[in-house]
Amino acid sequence: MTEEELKTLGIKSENPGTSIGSKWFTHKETILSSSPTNGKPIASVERTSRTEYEKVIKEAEKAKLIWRDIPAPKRGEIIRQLGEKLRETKPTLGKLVSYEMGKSYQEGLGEVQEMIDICDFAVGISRQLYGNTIHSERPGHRMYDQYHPLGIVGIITAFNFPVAVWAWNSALALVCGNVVVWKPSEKTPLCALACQHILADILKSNKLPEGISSLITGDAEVGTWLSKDSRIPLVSATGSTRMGRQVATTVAERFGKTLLELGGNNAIIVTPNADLKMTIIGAVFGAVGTAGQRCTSTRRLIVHENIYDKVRKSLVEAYKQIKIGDPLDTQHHMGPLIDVDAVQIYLNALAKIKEQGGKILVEGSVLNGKGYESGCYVRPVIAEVENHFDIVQEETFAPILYLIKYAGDVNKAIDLQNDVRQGLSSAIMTTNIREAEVFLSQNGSDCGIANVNIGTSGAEIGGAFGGEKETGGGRESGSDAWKVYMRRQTNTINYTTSLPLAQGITFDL
Ligand code: UN1
Repeated sequence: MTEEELKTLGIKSENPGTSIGSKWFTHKETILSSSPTNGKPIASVERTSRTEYEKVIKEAEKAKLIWRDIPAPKRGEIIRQLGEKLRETKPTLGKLVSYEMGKSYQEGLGEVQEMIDICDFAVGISRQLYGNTIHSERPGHRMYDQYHPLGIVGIITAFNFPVAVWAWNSALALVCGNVVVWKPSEKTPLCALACQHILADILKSNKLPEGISSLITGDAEVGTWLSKDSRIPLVSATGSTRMGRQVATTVAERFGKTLLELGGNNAIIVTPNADLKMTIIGAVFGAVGTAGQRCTSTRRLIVHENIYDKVRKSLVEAYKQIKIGDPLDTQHHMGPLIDVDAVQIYLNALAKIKEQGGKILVEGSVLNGKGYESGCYVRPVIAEVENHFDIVQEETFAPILYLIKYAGDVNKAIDLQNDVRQGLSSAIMTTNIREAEVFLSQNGSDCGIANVNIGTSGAEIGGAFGGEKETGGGRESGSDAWKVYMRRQTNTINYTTSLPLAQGITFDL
């Protein structure tokens, strides 16, 4: 990625890291963002200081009073403009996502497309913030419920989807009448800068208060400021279960709300009735896409014993075709892991698989030599394991696919699939309607996402996104997920001259 291209996204070699709209603050402490594709530094970003943080929240508090009075469809118009701008910026922003985070260029473009899609969706939602009307039990009374903005929404995002998850949250939070303060992962601050520049320009050209969208940068400590801050009624956090637990308990202590989208341990069940060609493509993309660093990545393949050998053979063959290298070169299927720490986590997991009795079918290793200088490129792994192994119960953010055999009917596979602490995404490959319906029933998958004949990753924005158990219970993106960004109010109006009490209670003076 060239300096010229970065400049079009508002990124210089040294950048301030705190902004209230298009006002940027500068001070000394910086984060250096390097590309995992080649190990080269891209640019630095300054960390947010506590004083800057206070300024950000003060401005956000002022801006929220103005923004919430703007009619929702007019707020939608701003998000429409954001979607338009993202359409124009898609090639370069997609490239930056790929360059700073390491996912393939195709997936970088796909991520920007998710932003555009959620903008379109949010524009529609801005005219559909519906409540119910309710028939009162009392004569001459009318009841309804309505939704009001919460105020400031804090957004904490992870490195793996450095732009889309911000857009899911911001587009909805903003049309709902909230202002947003974003703390992106310190591993991908430049993607955040680029997004903030785009939105800030739109706010400015529409003469709206800068405090509607702010950016703060730094590590977990900066995230804690948001969690502890009772001026922030909702903190939406995406990342590890460990991070989510901290955010959840800190925010709960002050009775704030959280929207948590945490780890997954996603499985595909492959029954004897599966279409095997689709299964292999779905499983391989699910396991190696984004180098196994999606929260929806396929981690476990639960395969019926009758077709197990066939599936295993086809998978091993398919893994031989995977080309690993610079993600901006579209010939490659898989790019690097985010950094060398992630490589270490991958290596530790491989050691644990062996220790705990797993059998490696496709060996892993760290690649070196020309094109792999960053030290972040690894080979994707397939291991035969048992579901109860400690390492299988954990989410390892790396391209490691576990093969697990099951015998008996589909319920046996569902038990295995559900027997983990996480509950994000799940899938079944079957052409048998009975198996599919059992999987989707109350006795089936316990995940927030359950798919038939598609893989675990790559959800569309139109559905609510999130999961159960240690995944945190939150729902972002489509369907009625917008409701979490609003406070709900029940209204009862009496248009008579008497005051009847509910439940038939009489009270006379
Ligand atoms: C994430 O990994 O945090 O379903 C989000 C998917 C993408 C979003 C993943 N649409 O894989």
